[in-house]
Amino acid sequence: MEKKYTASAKISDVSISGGLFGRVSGLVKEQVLPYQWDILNDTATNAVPDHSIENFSVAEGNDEGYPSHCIANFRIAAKEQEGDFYGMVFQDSDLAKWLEAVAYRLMSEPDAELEKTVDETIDLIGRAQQDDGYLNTYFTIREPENRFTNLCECHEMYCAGHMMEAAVAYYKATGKDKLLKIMCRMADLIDQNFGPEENKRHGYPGHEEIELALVKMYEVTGENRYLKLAKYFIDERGKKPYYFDIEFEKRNRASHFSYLYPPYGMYSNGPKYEQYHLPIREQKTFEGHSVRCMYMASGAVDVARLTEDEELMNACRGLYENMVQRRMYLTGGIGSTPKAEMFTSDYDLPNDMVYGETCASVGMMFFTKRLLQAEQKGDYADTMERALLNTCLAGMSLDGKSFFYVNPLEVDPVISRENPDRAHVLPVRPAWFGCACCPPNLSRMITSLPEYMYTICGNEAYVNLYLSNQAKLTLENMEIQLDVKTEYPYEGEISFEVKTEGEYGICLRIPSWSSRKWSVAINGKQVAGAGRPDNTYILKDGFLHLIRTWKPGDHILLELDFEPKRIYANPRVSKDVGRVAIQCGPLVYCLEEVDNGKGLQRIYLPRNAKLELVRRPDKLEGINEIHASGFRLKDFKEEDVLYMADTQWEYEPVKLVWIPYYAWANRGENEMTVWIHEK
Ligand code: FUB
Ligand code: ZN
Repeated sequence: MEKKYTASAKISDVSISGGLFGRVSGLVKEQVLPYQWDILNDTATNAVPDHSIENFSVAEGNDEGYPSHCIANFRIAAKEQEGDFYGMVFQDSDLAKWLEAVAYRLMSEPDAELEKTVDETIDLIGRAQQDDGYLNTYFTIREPENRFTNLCECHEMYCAGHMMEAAVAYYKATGKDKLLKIMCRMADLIDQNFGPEENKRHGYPGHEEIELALVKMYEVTGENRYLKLAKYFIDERGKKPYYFDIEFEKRNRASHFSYLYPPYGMYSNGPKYEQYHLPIREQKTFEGHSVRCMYMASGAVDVARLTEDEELMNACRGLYENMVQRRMYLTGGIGSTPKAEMFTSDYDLPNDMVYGETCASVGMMFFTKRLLQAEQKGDYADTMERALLNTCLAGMSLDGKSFFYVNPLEVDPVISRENPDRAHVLPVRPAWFGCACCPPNLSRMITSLPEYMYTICGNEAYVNLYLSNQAKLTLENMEIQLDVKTEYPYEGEISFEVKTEGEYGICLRIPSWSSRKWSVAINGKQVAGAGRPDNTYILKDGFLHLIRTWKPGDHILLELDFEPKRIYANPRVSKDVGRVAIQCGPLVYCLEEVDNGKGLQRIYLPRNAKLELVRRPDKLEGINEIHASGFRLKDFKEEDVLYMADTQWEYEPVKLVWIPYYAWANRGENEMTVWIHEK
């Protein structure tokens, strides 16, 4: 891997304006972040779900997630409040993610009052830190004598990693280094305890996260020890004898999560669950817990890029390919089973038993962003966009007040309520969770979207995601400005106004779904397009390289294929055999009962039915619908009969109405499906 200048766009330099993400970013800033702050402080009044959620078991944990007790835990650890620790062992990470999200928000829009709140919170975190630098409210309050004895289950490094990410973000946002110093002390303590030296423990985290965080700490402080430690954790995972076996015996088989995974908690899920079954370099498939996999791979790509480790990078490429070609839902969801939130086997993608955790798709964005930094391949951005516009966006209601943890592709509320195996598949979003990892993960991803939108490589700006924005991009030798206008993902035209004179490259992603129909014009003259042998510019790895001497006022128009498309799954995906899904541009569509009546699994789409795209600015905050004429299989004539030797099937015509998948479950409890039968 050749070392070159690469970077992401700076959050402060990109202003997202209008369109879908103007709305979503505004919602996160105005609604979601204040709401999450109230949750962390146990002052939210609407945190007890107001939907019919009491009829369902929450996806994780055993309550509605109220109170959170997160800030209270810090106060108790700081000896400023009486009481006991409450919440998940990784409850601290909820605050860390919120702080990180707020730091990104402050980068794009200063807010003195919000900054004051953050500063006071950082002071509290400082007071909860122990004299030797240790920071973790669970162990400080409950088990101070057992620090670092149950890495497999207890998330100390995960929480530390999240707080390191927050510290780096806040330092970058404000120049204030108090939290950074706090986290350097914690990183130093971990470094003193873990590493290859004889006198240190030869362990690694049970939930990856700190690896990528240590890389961020290295990048901002220049402290090489942090990069070395990240590399150590990456290389140590999977070595035999397994550290988690040794640690397990040493703590006399005590378990933190035996109630969740009997008898020995997470340890009983086996080595694949935490990806220590093999050294990462030898792993060919993502195994085990899907969020862990994404964080592991993100850290590994970072380390591979910074240390020019081609072998490690190759392993990451292989893992990516396996996931995208065999283990990912059409919606960019991953994790096929609720049992320990895991990957299962190739092509096992059940639509109704799915897990598809929001955090896993957010993690997929972390992974693909890093892959794009290491090598600029459009396929990575296609996957990033698939995860973002479908599963990640579905993770939050249109009003920003409720969230999905699990993202199914098929739901029947009655079955979810009555069948314990589907209890995790909720038909409405809860207001919060006992295990609240997803909502603040969404917040930090959405407030940092500019980092995903552009990758800078030398003097080329790669445009990964298309949304309306004004961007200032720092290339290797110059700074450029672009003004992007589009209604994407509801229209396929994207217009760029170039603001800066000079010779540089603007590299436009040509999504794979549009590879057969696209065109690019500069100043009204077509310069490239699908199937044109005389393209003036090179199309390589999914990016069209517009490298030339630009003048202010130059205009680029990219037109992508916006015909609604029928999508079919590889027949090895047994659950999708004979079925079809609809995609238009990057958006996957679904049918909901509210538009199509009950019995979505009895609906058929004729192979030749015309798909009509209909603009609906008035519906669900502005969407496109897709309409078609289809059929619904009628019940047996005698409704009380379950089986019949012979019958005459009868069908009734139905007008089918699809909406974007991300917008489902915003109109009350109802059936939903992405895949339907084709006739
Ligand atoms: O373990 C921490 C987080 O909680 C994981 O990433 C999620 O899957 C949830 O289990
Ligand atoms: Zn989550």
